[in-house]
Amino acid sequence: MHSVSQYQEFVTDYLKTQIELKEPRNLYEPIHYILGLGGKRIRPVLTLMSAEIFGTSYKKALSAALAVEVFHNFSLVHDDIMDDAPLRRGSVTVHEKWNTNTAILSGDAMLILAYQYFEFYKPVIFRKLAKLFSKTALEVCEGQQMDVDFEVRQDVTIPEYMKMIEYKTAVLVAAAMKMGAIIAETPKKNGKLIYDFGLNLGLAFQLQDDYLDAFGNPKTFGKQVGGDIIENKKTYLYLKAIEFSNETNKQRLTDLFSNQPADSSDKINEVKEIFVNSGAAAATQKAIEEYTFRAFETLDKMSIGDKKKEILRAFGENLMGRKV
Ligand code: DMA
Ligand code: MG
Ligand code: MG
Ligand code: MG
Repeated sequence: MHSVSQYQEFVTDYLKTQIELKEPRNLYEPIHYILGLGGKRIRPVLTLMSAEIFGTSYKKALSAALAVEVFHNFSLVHDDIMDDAPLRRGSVTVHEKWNTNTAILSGDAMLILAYQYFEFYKPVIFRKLAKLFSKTALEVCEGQQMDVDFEVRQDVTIPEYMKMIEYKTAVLVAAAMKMGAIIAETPKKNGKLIYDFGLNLGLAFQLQDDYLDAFGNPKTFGKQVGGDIIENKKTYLYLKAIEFSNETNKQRLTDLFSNQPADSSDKINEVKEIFVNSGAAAATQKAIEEYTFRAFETLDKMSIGDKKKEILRAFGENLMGRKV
């Protein structure tokens, strides 16, 4: 016989061996995999950049930047399950490589890991970062929920779409930048302005992501081109095409976006043609420019030197000019 404390020890030791066996295979391997695929690291770069813009060393922002990147990758793993995506960053998606359950669990683990990186900050900064992070994470999940809800709705409006992309994408870009301001302990006004900059840039970025999902080059895109069309995503392209179409074309488009054909390539080609001919593709390009411009407008209000404004503007221009 053993004592209660010994039983506890057995349980604990057994648990440890099981976790050691299972962790690399079921939890951390997918995490290393998705983080190792790279990507553009836009969001963490913006955190570091923002910290330096507001007068502190990027080194102080490294932990927060990592939190942002790990969180972003969490949302990608879940996003690819939701969107039934076969490819991410030119490689097979986590749920396809392992399975959906593993992808959900390792994705969730990343959400928790991300939060832990904020512990490196002193309490006054930690509280602000943690509050912003929680708010942002909830909004991203809300945006993602709207995104899937819209797949089966036919009455989605442009303002609803804009709110959806604000939540699922723009708030994280904005928060990534605001974190730099928080870490630099710059006046609140700067944090608000850099948030607005990131929000508008994030909106332009997602509009462009949606555009490239239809019109990107399959050889360099890294994701499945036409995935949004297959999944009946109510993007700006789709909503504008509906707006610009006559009754016959509107009906055709609605029919195309109401079901899942066995062979999707005909659907993709037909829809892309409608996007171009209706003027929706051009309207989307115009909206991308408009939101990029709005982001740059917020720079004018910022009391940072012209050189720093130029750095942010160049980053934005480079990002929005990204070719596929
Ligand atoms: C992305 O939307 C949003 C999040 C929160 C990952 P998306 O499905 O268009 O992204 P992607 O094109 O990268 O799959
Ligand atoms: Mg997706
Ligand atoms: Mg998605
Ligand atoms: Mg996309």
